[in-house]
Amino acid sequence: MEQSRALELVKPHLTESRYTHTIGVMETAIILAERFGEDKKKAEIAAVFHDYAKYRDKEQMRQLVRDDLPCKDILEYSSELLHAPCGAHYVEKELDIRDQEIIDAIKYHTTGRPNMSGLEKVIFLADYIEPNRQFPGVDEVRELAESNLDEAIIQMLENMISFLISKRQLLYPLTLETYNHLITHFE
Ligand code: DGI
Ligand code: FE
Ligand code: FE
Ligand code: FE
Repeated sequence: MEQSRALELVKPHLTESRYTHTIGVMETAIILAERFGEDKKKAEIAAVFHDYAKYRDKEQMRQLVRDDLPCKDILEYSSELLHAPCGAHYVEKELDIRDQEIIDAIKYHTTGRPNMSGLEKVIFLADYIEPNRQFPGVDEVRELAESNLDEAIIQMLENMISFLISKRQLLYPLTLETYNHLITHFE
């Protein structure tokens, strides 16, 4: 799919600022894919559609998870987690995007998972470091992303998990498993 066509398809689903974020993720993902030897075209498409379901009705997404998706445990955690697996499902059904690597990159862009593919890592990281983001500690992650994908993601997860703890938010086990896996497996 052409980049212009992909952007045209996602735009009506997003707010203005979320569309700006999406462009940032797309540009960052292409740079990271180039840097770390991943498929730039897949990175572009996964990035464009990663937040496709960000503004879908939460109750409809809960129902989709209950009835059709394997990740039932997500229902007990923050409703902010729903848009990743539900977005992957909608992109497949509504836009006929069948590439499993792209679908998985969308599905796991919020939590990561153990044993992520290179493309999944690129999207997970690009979502966090794209130029419009201003999280505390993001510059350190941007610096690490210049040279080491896993180190950057470990630092990003440390920031995310500390932030969630500071807000006394439930930690979704898969987010922790992603962290545990990376600190024991990275080169
Ligand atoms: O959709 P974005 O805002 O671009 O970013 P995202 O999809 O990475 O994250 C959405 C939200 O998910 C963000 O506020 C942090 C939250 N999140 C990620 N992992 C966990 C989590 N929230 C909880 N409660 N627990 C988690 O493990
Ligand atoms: Fe998201
Ligand atoms: Fe993210
Ligand atoms: Fe995002």
